[in-house]
Amino acid sequence: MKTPLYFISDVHLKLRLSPDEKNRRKNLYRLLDHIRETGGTCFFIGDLFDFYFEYPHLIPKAYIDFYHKALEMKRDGIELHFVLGNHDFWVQDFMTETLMDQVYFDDTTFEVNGKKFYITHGDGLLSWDHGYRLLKKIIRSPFFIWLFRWIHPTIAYKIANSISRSGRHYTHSEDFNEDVRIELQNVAKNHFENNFDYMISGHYHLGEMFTIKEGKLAILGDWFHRPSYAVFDGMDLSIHSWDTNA
Ligand SMILES: [Mn+2]
Repeated sequence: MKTPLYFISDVHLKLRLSPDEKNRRKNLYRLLDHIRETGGTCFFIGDLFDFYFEYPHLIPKAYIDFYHKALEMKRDGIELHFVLGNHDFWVQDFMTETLMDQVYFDDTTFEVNGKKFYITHGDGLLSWDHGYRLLKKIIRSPFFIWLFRWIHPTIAYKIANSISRSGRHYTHSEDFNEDVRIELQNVAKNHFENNFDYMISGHYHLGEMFTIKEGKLAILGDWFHRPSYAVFDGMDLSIHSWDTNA
């Protein structure tokens, strides 16, 4: 894998192209253009899209500018990797074959320059979140996907849009965030004891990094409140906020 490795998560590209959304995308594409200049590898760690459901012959048109940008990156030699999140799990061959170099339906691990990475979107990690883990199993099951596919796409997207709008709490209480930090640090500690050097997670929208013993845990930020990304320059992992006003 070519370094530097970039890690971005929880962009939540929206189905509706409001002025705010246009600005957000412009800001993201500035980072993607920066990556085109430095070269390397780009990981999207889930929830790149607010909703993505691909049919055998159809893809959502709301993201056409992103598809274009991704193909530009590939043409410039950037490798694109996509760890699917809870908003964009339902991909087919357009995403796995045409757009991305590699798509992961689950957590993934790899080693670069002697450093071992554990990569996860992070949903379903919290020990007390039994209900969510069950829901995750159901909506990812082949039967559910088969069933959902028979709903007319216009209606299916309307349903998804209203669900994602009603569940829109990108910022949590400080108490919840503190519980998440403790929980993820415990998970990371476990990985570090098993010889991993880095754990990178999305989903919790924190934009923070913790050093635990010899390891580093990055919990990436979302692209609404605190656009950020992590980068492995070949030697070490660091997290950066991405200036929205540049
Ligand atoms: Mn998520």
